[in-house]
Amino acid sequence: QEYTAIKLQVTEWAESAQQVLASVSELAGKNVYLVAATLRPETMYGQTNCFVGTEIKYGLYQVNDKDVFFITERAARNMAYQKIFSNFGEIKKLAEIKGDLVIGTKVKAPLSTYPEVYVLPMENVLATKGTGVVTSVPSDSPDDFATLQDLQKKAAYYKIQPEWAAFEPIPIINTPSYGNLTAPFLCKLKKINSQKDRVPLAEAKELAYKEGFYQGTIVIGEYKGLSVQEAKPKIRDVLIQSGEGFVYNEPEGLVMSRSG
Ligand code: ZZB
Repeated sequence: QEYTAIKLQVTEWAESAQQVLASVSELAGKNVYLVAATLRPETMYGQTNCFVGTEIKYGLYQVNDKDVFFITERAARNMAYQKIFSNFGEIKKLAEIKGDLVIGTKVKAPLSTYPEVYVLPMENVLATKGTGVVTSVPSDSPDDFATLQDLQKKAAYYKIQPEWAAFEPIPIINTPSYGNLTAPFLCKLKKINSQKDRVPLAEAKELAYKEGFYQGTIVIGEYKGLSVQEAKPKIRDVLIQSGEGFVYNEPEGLVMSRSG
């Protein structure tokens, strides 16, 4: 599986993360990025937040003299063999931290209409897929929309500040069948009430992928008016050229789908 990895730069750690990371001297002066793996770089304008798994163990890995990535160890090992780190085949872990401690961290998401967004919890993040970090696009991903709604409805239960989830989906892609907010449309159609509704969510995701890819037109940004098929590689290249993204390959046979 070939993903586009998206670098979300940390601008302010949550207090709980600061407590753990303050003592790690090697982090001083470095740029730290939560790195998310996506199949849909053309939707990055619509990022409203970033998701981690609260029980997942993440590491902070040195990339080079300046940069550090927040990802799972499994992803770091894969990246080490893809010339992403300065020493081929080697990983250097500067710190380890569980997902729940970074909830509420502020990050800058490339191309997003929102200048800064927050790190929030998602129940269905797989530690065994991508980087274990998911960037959230509730306009076009039913899982993201359902989860963001859960967080907005039950902030206290999810132990977040309501304002961290107070971001509206942004129209990115228009489709003939579902309009310009595909995920909210499909969640309503399939009566999806929460991120726990796994079966209808898997169906909605399938429909969203197909309709977006084959029928979608971009309605925002530099490639507004182009079909998704035309715009996708162009937007991916923009992210790669700017250094905000890079190609990340997942070895065959180890890829697990969230939808099963
Ligand atoms: C942004 C995005 C925007 C995504 C969208 C999807 C959609 P898939 O679909 O199962 O083959 N993802 C990445 N890593 C993880 C993980 N560790 N755990 C759970 N979910 C993960 O997997 C690819 C998508 O699953 C990725 O693309 C990411 O969400 C998520 F508008 O990134 B995507 C209709 C889907 N739309």
